[in-house]
Amino acid sequence: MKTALITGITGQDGSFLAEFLIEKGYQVHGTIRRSSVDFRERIAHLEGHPQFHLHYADLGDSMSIMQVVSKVRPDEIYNLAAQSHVQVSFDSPEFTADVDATGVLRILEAVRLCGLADTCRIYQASTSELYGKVEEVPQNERTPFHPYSPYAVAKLYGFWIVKEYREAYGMYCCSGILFNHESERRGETFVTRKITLAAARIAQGKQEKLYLGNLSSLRDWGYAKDYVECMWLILQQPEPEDYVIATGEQHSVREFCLHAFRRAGIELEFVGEGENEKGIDKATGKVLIEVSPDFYRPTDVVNLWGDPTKAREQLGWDPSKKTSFEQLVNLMVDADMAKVAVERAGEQVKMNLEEYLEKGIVK
Ligand code: NAP
Ligand code: G4F
Repeated sequence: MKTALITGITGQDGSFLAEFLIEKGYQVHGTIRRSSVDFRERIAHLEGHPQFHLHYADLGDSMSIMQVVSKVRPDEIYNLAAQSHVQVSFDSPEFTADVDATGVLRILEAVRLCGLADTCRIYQASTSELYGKVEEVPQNERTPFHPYSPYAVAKLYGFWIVKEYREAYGMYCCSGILFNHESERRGETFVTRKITLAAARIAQGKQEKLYLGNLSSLRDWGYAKDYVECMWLILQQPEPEDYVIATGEQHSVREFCLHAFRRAGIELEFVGEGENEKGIDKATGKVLIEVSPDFYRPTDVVNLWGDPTKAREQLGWDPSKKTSFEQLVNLMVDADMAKVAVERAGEQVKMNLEEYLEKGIVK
């Protein structure tokens, strides 16, 4: 039975990867951070499982990383922990650099100092944001990097330090250059989830309008549950190498909105341009989507499109047999429609209870 350590296990990818590895028979250890509120929603269903173990550690704290690595002595580490929001990295650039750049170094050094350099394989969660102000479309493993945010610059350090440790110390460590991957567990401030949640709320009368930034931005969106399999496959290869993981298809934010609202029962049309562009409900003429410059970034990555040929040929991972763009949008909207319906039912129960208490029907 192999032992894996996942940093960032409470995140979208960490939760799917933990499920995947448990299914494969691994002992799964994950790092969590102390917080005054509980952010373990995505992994709550795994707590208490005999193959699932949690430890406190922070990527900004070398000693905590040393402690967990020396205690767990993993066969595989999946370093998924990061300040992962690109827009937030403009507001917190130093924190982002500490976690997303130096944090990777801390993991590599902990493995070396614990004497695990020859036995422990390391996966680094790298990103298509490295291509940034893109120099080629579509992007593959040979495309030059041009990071275009503090997040991407930090992740570029992570990519190069992993390569350096591979070459300098012969360690099995590699980066998955993953393009955007989404799911019903995606954080609510990333654009896809923001749209699916808003579509569900608007369709059920719980929200009036959705404000977005750049509607023309293009992304290669896949399903997170499909992508965690690649993280594992990357660590099972005879030689450590870096891989692009993507669907090979590109869509705009605007297109994502059209599909999501249609799934929620609203047919949209977009009129106007730039900051004046609006998404209008064709049936009622109501404006449901507006552009707000608050969501513009000082530098925005607008043309991501991955070429997954190497992953297809070497890992045997075929995106055409995985979740399609339409299926992804549908499953996200369906999950949010259900979530909003449950919230509404809860509100109704609360209102009824308050009314009954007031009238003295219940005490
Ligand atoms: P996510 O949902 O934001 O999860 C990030 C995880 O990192 C959370 O568990 C978070 O813990 C943890 N974390 C943040 N700061 C930390 C710190 N200082 N010490 C320890 N843990 C910390 O991100 P995701 O979408 O699952 O992405 C996983 C990884 O893949 C990230 O490294 C991201 O940059 C990278 N990536 C993601 C995509 C994508 O499209 N999703 C694409 C390419 C690369 P808390 O819950 O305590 O905040
Ligand atoms: O959903 P996003 O915030 O994701 P972004 O910036 O592509 O980053 C995600 O994917 C990366 C992989 O390429 C990961 F490395 C990273 O950790 C993260 O998971 O924004 C996507 C696009 C951007 O161009 C943004 O400007 O959508 C545009 N957008 C338009 N309106 C918006 C909004 N993004 C957000 N978050 N919110 C908006 O209202």
